[in-house]
Amino acid sequence: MFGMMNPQSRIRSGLVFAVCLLLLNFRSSLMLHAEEFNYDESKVPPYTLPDLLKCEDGTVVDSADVWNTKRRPELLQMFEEHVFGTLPAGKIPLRTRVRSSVPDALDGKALRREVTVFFADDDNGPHMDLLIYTPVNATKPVPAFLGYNFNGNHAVEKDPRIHLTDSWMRNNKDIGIEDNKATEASRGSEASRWAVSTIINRGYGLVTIYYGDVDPDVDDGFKNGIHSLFEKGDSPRAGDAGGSISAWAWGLSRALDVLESDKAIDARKVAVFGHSRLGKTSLWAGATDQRFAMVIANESGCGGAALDKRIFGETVSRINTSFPHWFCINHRKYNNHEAAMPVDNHMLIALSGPRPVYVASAQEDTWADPYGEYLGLYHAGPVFKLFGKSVFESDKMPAVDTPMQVDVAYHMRTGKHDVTDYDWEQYLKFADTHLR
Ligand code: GTR
Repeated sequence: MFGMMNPQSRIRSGLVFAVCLLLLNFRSSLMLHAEEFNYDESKVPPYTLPDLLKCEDGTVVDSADVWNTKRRPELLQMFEEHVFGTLPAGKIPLRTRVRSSVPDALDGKALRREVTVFFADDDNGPHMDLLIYTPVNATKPVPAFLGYNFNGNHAVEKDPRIHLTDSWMRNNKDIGIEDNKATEASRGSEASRWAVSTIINRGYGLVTIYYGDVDPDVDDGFKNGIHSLFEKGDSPRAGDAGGSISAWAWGLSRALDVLESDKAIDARKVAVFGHSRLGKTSLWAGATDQRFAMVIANESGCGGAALDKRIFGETVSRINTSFPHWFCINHRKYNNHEAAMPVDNHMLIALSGPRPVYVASAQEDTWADPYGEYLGLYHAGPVFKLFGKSVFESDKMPAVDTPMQVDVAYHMRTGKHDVTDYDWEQYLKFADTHLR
């Protein structure tokens, strides 16, 4: 058609044609984007969950004993191989040093300590700072919550005496972080997520750690953080070598090692808590370390409590693209192939059973798939039942702001992706039942 036109009309038509093409492309990329994630319950494709109570060799798990001795170890190994990866076994000697001790924190109600845990002989090697609050009026070691914070220990309470972390931080203009370094402006910036006074008033301890102390949340080829302890040289990474979630879970276990000799805390009554990526972490920590007495996963979503085979909100492919360092390399095989995964997250939750597990969602947090989180817990039920525990009998989700607590617990609160006082109120109630 262009052949019969004069040169000027040819150029004009060519331009119109190119613009049309561009617009078409733009539209289809928008459509692709809009269709990439499913938020429509009626469009969730059918999926089949792997059988929690059938071993890979076909043995039926009909007792707590078969679960403990056969199915649990095999599932743990499958999560190591296909999802989180594993870190080389072997004990790392820990050294601790008290950095500060404030006997009258929180208006005199709490003893607040900062304890540095060194993972190497050299003080400049990998280390983490525990921020430990315990009630001053306790007459015996207290049960406690242990969990990572996102913005540094100094972000949990606005007190200039808390050490400003020197670990790498994600840039965040809202709190003045622009060159991956903590700033004075970030003090107290995460306080709304940690109901410290309420926790202390209720007779619990709180231990928190900046997650970036253990492994900076950045894809650097698994060199920084505690990876440097385990991965020497430049040999190619094994497909099942642990990613950041494994590293963070490892750090929680090392914190528990330290708490075992802390006189103020009852280490047999420590609930491991985490929000979002750190909720995935608390589930993996609960699975790998049975010393944790309770597991709380707040809005943990894809790779956490939500079923990955249920295509709703975040997908395996998206999470491995946005955060290539969280899971092991083998996990990428399941990008857009969730159906092929030999495990799903009802199994991850079951690995914490029969210890009490709390899964929580937020109504507006559709990215994390609240119903998928509920279903993860619901389908973990049969393992808890093997131990005589009570679980949810219906796959229907409870109404918003209607927590359900038996030997497992769930709530979906009003609002967005966050941790609020409402969430802590429910966790404390659950802990009162199971950790006292
Ligand atoms: C999101 C990620 C989620 C969740 C969240 C968080 O960007 O897609 O899986 O972990 O981050 O940790 O805040």
